[in-house]
Amino acid sequence: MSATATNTQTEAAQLQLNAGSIRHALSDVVKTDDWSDFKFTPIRESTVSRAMTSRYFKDLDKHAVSDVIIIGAGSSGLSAAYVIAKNRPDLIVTIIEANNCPAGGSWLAGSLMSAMIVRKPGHLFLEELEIPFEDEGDYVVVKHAALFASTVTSKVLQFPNVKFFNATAVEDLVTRPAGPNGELTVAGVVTNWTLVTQAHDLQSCMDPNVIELAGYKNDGTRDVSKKHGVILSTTGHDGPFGAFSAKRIVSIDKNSQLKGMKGLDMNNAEADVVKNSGKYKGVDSMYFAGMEVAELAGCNRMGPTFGAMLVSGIKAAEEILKHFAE
Ligand code: AHZ
Repeated sequence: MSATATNTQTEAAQLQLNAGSIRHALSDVVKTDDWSDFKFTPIRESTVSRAMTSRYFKDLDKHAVSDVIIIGAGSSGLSAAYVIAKNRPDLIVTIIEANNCPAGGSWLAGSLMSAMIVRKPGHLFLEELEIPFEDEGDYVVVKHAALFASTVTSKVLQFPNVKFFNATAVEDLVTRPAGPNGELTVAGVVTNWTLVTQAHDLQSCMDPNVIELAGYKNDGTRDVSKKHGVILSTTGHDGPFGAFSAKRIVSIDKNSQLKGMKGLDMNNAEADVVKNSGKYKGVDSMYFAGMEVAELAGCNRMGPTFGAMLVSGIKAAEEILKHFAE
């Protein structure tokens, strides 16, 4: 008999030996090993529907006017959401993500090879989130990017002031007059379920929804007694959905120049993206972070290193928090 077979037999015997002491979440309910009479508490199908729809529409109602709207739940958007929601539980924070799942490119580290590289000092954010990593000196490695993606998502979603509308695309920005010479500011976002957004060419009359920024009166002018809300756009570099606000801002800010993301240069790209993240100079209430900044400011791309995504999100969050503190 081979050594492997002997080991397997020994493990099986060990399992049998310990079977009586196996504990799990249902141990107190299923008193014996007999699952044949197992039942769930009864429920009506309509109850399930109401449990979901009532909450969804209540959330839609509550978040129809938001303090912070984050477009795109990639690594930069989620990092910003975490810092904002943690520091200001009183703000209504709305995250809108076109995809079903959050985390954008960080779900699979961009490289499609699982491990996520974060250059120092970006790892300090991983420490704050209690995400384990291997320390390689100048950089750290999270064993799977999904560990980052799932942890940051779960922490963000636990803040009561955050609502995550996934499978929802931002189709446009709401604008308002903001100066005597035709200047505009952003005052909200136009949204639709992503499947609807993708089907606009096939159907007519599929009206979008709107989420407005806080701090406006019925006539669209600013209510100066209140702090006005802000939009943080983190939709990534250009692609089927990416660089959404960067491309749209050209019609809002007369001086805007969409410089376009440059080729890969890890050393320059990461610091550059961080430096150019935060408040957008041309339009009040508009902030950018992550790779969308590279499209706006003409930074290089960095490929699969994520320090700049985390740090640019933190920097934009810091500027947004300052706005609400002033
Ligand atoms: O689905 C998009 C993704 O999850 C979402 N998004 C884009 N347009 C949207 C819209 N409405 C709602 N109109 C939208 N959601 O935005 C998210 C962007 O995530 P990302 O991971 O692509 O962007 P990021 O900037 O947070 O991270 C970029 C990661 C990259 S790309 C890169 C390179 O190419 O060199 N290197 C890194 C680290």
